[in-house]
Amino acid sequence: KILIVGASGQLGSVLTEKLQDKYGADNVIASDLRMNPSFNGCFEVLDATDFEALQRLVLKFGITQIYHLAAILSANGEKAPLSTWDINMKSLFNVLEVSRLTNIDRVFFPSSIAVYGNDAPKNQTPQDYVLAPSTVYGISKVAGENWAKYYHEKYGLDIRSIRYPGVIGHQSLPGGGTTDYAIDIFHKVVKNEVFECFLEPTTILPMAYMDDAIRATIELMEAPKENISVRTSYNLSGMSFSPEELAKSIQKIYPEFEIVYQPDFRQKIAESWPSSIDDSVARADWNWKPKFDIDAMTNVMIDELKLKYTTELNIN
Ligand code: VAH
Repeated sequence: KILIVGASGQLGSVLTEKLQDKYGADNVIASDLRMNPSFNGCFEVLDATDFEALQRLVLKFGITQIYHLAAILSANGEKAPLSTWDINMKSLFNVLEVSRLTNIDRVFFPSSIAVYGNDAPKNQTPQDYVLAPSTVYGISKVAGENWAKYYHEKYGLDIRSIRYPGVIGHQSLPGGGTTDYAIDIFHKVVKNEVFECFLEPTTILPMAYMDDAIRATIELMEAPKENISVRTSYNLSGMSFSPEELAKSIQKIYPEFEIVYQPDFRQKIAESWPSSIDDSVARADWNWKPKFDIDAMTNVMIDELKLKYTTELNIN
């Protein structure tokens, strides 16, 4: 039985559906802070910072795997540093402790390329490099990676992790991340609106299309234990692009699409991150290989969002 913590989030919502398809809806328990009325399947309200509530849920359903997808992301995190630290760490400690105490078979913990700071090589940032994060979110992920490794080494907990790049999907609205411009842009395109980009045109960031990020997560979790050589977190990336490169990809379909640049506080966060990631260890250990490049992503994002907005228009 699989529990997803943060099942209403950007990654959690898509991962939940994929896990239901793969393992059957009654083997997947979705949970988040608030009820999700439109959810098909088993959904439990859970505040992941509440240890007893998490432990009760795990025992009630006989959970054997936990995907911990609840966290405050980079941009939102900078607006409330101490509560971001509290939420991100308390929820992780609960997942680690409940997993240890109830003999959970496998845990997934998401990290991020936000663990890297200004001193790291910008291109092909290596798997093992000094982690000097500049955001509270990044600091919480570096701490989280070290705690995950600690629980693996001290208690034998089989916890696995991926340093996600910016993840671009059509299923949810931007959730307070610095890479979310690359989601919002597609909503503006299909609504024929000018897009105001909060990053500079030339700021290149590592990204992955949602389907690739979710497939990577499941492939990592299904890999044989002996293949896992990294117990902090695996570097992973699908592609790298800048806002202007994304706009060019979109203009192949919408030549009249217009983008204006209004960099804000998120520019500084983006500049502290790598432009591209060396994910050769993930490729070697568990055969990671991305399938979506920028044009493939653009095509599917536009098709899916056109469908979403036309259906919504017809319904209203
Ligand atoms: C964020 N989407 O922007 C997340 C992610 C690498 C970016 O961590 O905070």
